[in-house]
Amino acid sequence: MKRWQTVWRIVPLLAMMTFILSGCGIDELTTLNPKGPVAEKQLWLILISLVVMIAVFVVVAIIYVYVLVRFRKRPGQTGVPKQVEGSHKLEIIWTVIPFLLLLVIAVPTVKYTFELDKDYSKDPNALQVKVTGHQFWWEFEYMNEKIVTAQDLVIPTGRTISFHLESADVNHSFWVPTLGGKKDNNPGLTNMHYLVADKPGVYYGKCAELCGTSHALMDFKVKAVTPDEFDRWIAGMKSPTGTASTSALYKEGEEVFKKSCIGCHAIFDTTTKQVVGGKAAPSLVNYGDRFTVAGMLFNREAGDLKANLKTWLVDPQAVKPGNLMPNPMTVPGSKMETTMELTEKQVDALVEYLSAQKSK
Ligand code: HEC
Ligand SMILES: [Cu+2]
Repeated sequence: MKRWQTVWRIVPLLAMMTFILSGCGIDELTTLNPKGPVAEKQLWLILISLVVMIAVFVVVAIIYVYVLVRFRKRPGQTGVPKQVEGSHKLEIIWTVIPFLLLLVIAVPTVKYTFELDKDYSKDPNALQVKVTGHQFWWEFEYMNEKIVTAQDLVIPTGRTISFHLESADVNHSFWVPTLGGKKDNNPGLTNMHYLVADKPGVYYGKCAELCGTSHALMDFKVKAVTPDEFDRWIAGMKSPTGTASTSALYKEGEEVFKKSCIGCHAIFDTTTKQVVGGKAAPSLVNYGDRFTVAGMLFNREAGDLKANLKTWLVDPQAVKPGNLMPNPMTVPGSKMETTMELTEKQVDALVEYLSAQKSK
């Protein structure tokens, strides 16, 4: 086979690799597009290691090719070539250069390793958030504000967020690639972690530790807002008003919720003016303000929230297989049984009731 034919054989392989690797470039889940100081420092470490490694590779490859060509066996050459042993000069060079290169990598790495592991749990300016991983959802407790929410983490820009990472069941891992590296949520432990977001925006988060059937769907979103907007959000969560609608559908939804759902989910009771309900499932206080359902269905436009809620309530297992919520209705062929046997009208009533839970 001619040489050029061999080269052409590799081209499709290279093209395929380009496509596969460019799949890693999704803007929302990349470490190469940092949105805060923690992620910036980590990207800098990645780049400095990469530059040093590429430089070493290039230099070694050039010397290797040069030696192959320069000292190849020439036509007519017989006998063993002249043997060379030991060279102080060369040995010193190839010991000192790698040592210096390792220093270039080691100094910032060690410095940032300590810096990025700082514990802000006692810092009065930091926002303290306890993050509990559950199969397959995230619980966020604002420790000083005494607020609990799930899936959507709202944070102020420019402020250090001090995370207390815990787990209610198995190992999970809390990861917001554009804000910084991941850290594990282990049962029985509290791992400290911190992140900062520079600009307002929605940043995608993922569970990064295989934790069960729907691990890959254990998403959450971080919404960074200006400090003013954050204060308004906190105030709204502290005294939820719930648009206590008087429509018959809303009333029916409230009744069904109090009968079938409140054992697991917390909600704001407009009569007693208190947050009531269980803690086994995501708190649904001010659910109408949420920008996702279950951390993965986006409520982007008017009407999305109701549509997403209905999708979830008709068949939660279709959205997140293996999740621990019982089916509200009978779903033919579902592995999860229904304990509620709700009718479609009752589900519509629940959608009406939950989507009206807003702080303003
Ligand atoms: C046995 C406990 C249990 C009961 C009863 C229950 N749920 Fe759930 N629910 C869960 C769990 C667990 C999740 C989290 C699923 C996940 O994301 O993995 C959930 C998730 C949800 C979500 C999505 C939450 C979010 O953060 O976006 C909604 C909405 C919801 N449930 C509504 C209801 C309604 C309405 C009822 C009553 C008809 C109900 N649930 C009954 C356990 C329960
Ligand atoms: Cu997980």
